[in-house]
Amino acid sequence: MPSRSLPFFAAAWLLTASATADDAKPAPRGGKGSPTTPRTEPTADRAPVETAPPNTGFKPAFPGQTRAPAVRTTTALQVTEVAKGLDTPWALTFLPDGRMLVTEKLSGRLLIMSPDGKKSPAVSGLPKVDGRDQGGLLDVEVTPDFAQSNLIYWTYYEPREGGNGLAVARGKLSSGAAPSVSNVEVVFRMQPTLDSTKHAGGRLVFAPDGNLYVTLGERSIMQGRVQARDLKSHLGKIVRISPEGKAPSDNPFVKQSGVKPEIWSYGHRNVLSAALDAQSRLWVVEMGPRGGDELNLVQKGKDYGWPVIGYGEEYSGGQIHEKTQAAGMEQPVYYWDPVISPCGLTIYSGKLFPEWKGNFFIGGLSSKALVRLVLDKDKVVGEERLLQSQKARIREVVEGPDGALYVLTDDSSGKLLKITPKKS
Ligand SMILES: [Ca+2]
Repeated sequence: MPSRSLPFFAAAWLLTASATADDAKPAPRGGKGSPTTPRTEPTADRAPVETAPPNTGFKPAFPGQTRAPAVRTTTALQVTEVAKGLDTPWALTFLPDGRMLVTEKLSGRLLIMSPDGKKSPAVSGLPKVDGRDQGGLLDVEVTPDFAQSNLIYWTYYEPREGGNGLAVARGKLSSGAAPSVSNVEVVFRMQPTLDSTKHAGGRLVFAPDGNLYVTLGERSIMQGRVQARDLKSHLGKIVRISPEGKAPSDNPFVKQSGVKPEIWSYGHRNVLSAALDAQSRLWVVEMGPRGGDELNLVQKGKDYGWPVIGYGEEYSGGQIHEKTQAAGMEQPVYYWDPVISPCGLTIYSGKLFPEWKGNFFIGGLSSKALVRLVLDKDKVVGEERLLQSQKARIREVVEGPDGALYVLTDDSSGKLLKITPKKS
């Protein structure tokens, strides 16, 4: 089963402009620029799902890079509420025995949940988090050898002198009546420390070789944004580390002096969605500014362009990019304007829904939808928005061992929803 378990303006003005939370993106503004021209003549049910005008006048680099034709799931869906009353849940992963680990972002609590939604007391032994704003306890993953090691890994905003930074910790889980983690060790610390409560990334994906991908954001403030392309900084990068937090010898920049050896790819804004496909290739969905959320296929050593190229603009309407393409910088496979505000990604196995095999499912915060993408030869050929009747911000989507999709809603009283085929 493929698994997740994968021109600058005046500085003061920019600091204000970039301080708007992605998690609370304003409603799309219409009117500026002309709507993207669909490449194929849309028929009644093949028009793009997005009907709002784009924020920018940018044109796609190739046909189908945005506003793919709508597709519709034919299987009737059953949406079951497994649990409610979760305090801003962020991530979910399965233990081998079928129970789930769920993180609560702001409180920093890690819970163990039974398949019927019964919650454990908070797991004790986790270090303190900086839970302000976009910070807190974020992702959690179970190691590939959990059955032997009982090791879990998690990410969080680590309070530090001078601000905070993303940290990756691991510990041995005891999952009895009073659950705890022991032998806790921070294996990776994003550097430099900055005083920001935003854009630290935080997704973890284990590769089959045991190494770990970690997504790291650019902190939103200008001091961080300009580091997204600086190889001496971890900000705006995806790193690849060993289970002990070391840079593997086949990392792309490991032999260059003065650079961070953990870097796998760079020029990212804020990635909260990452997963491996059936070929173990790493896909991510990036939070863009206003306009410009991106689907990227991440390749070793490549430059994903932020903030030089992109398809969005500042929340204020100010210009970020003079252009959308540049030599040596990767184009997104797909982009959204207006944005969906992506968090969580699962590439579906086909186990319970054969028609969804290989499809991408993305949590949508501001879009209040579970976004489904159909790809063919690494191009997006269809888009659907599911769960819109829930009117909920979708934070996380994971395929369970049973083939059901498990979805967390982003709320101070968040829910765990399970999607299965409706029984006839
Ligand atoms: Ca990009």
